[in-house]
Amino acid sequence: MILGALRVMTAGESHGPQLTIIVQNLPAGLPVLAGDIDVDLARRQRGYGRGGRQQIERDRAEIVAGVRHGRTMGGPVVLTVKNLDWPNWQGRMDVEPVADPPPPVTRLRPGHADLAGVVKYGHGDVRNVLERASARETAARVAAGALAKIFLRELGVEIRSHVLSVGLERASVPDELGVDPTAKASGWWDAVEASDLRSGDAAFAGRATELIKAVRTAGDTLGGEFEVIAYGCPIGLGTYAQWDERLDTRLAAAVMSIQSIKGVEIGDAFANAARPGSEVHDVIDFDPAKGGWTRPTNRAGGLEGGVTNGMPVVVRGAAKPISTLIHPLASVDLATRERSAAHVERSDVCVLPAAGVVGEAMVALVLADAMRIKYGGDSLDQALTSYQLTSDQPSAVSKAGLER
Ligand code: EPS
Repeated sequence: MILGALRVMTAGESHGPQLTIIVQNLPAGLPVLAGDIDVDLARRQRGYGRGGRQQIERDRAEIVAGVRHGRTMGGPVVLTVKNLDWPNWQGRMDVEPVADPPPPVTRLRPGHADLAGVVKYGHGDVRNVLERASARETAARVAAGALAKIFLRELGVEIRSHVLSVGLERASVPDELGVDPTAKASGWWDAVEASDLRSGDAAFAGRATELIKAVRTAGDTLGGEFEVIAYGCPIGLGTYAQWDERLDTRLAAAVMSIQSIKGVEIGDAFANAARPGSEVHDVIDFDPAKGGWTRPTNRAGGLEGGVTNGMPVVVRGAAKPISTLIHPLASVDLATRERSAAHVERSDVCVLPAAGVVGEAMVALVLADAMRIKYGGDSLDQALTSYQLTSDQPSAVSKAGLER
């Protein structure tokens, strides 16, 4: 986690025994149940386009520190998620030396961390790179993000995600989704949760599913875009006072840090770049019926000057296609330096539905951190009291926790 109040670290290899997650500086008194974390872990595992691994894994969080009788105590919260695939890797991923080590992986995959990793760390076996570079680690982030979401919900913030595009196929999204704070309860989101593609546009989901099927048959992979929307953020999270404390800086870094993500957009940033200012900036209005300060549009994605402006926070991520290809690209063998096809192993075809859920987690961690910085408090009650006293927009959408 980049600098802030909340500290998050993850550890674990893709085919090692488990993932381990440490989250420090959640307030004491936060209600945390492993089952609540498991809901998000399961959401990440669903989704069309995954490979054989998801048939093996049934991700579950075990809370091993920081929580007593269902409430945080103020110390670090430590979670583990077991890799059910681990027994299948005995002999290949043992911690102790083995008598008969497996042959090293040496055929470097373009697009993966393979080449940079072996050169950087001096490894002769690409497995020592790919095990930690693997997107299996996103399960750990989702577990950490679930804790952040529990805290955010107390402050009236709800986070949703959906798939915007797969390859050249693009979803039609209702205009009000990223504009109207009450859209958090829209039926669109129920449709997203019921959809294997995580889209509320059934026609798009059908087209994208067919595309993924065809690309899988061709031994290829697909990228796309997802969108995360955070509803109920008060005005004033983040600051323009320092470059690294701008909330858009931190959101972009957090979403960019997800494996396979190569681009991040806040609001309509890339479309805005081609429009005149008069067609971009969101005019300001004050309407007590809408909770105070409001805008008829939200092209800024809820951030101006690196600070939340009370509108939904809209963050998009662009994922490159998965870099392990069944029909491998040309490459070089690390051991011989001779041309050779890239290494092939079981992998996914398209991870966009899962990537959106991981995006939610990363946005949640940044927003929860920004809340901790702005409102402080050692206990949840202190944080809520501070929020109530200082919130610039104590609107109906941001008072849920206070009315517990
Ligand atoms: C991944 C490769 C695949 C994915 C994995 C990420 O794993 P395996 O090599 O075991 O088939 O399934 O993602 C997960 C295990 C997960 O839980 O998301 C990679 O190379 O990044």
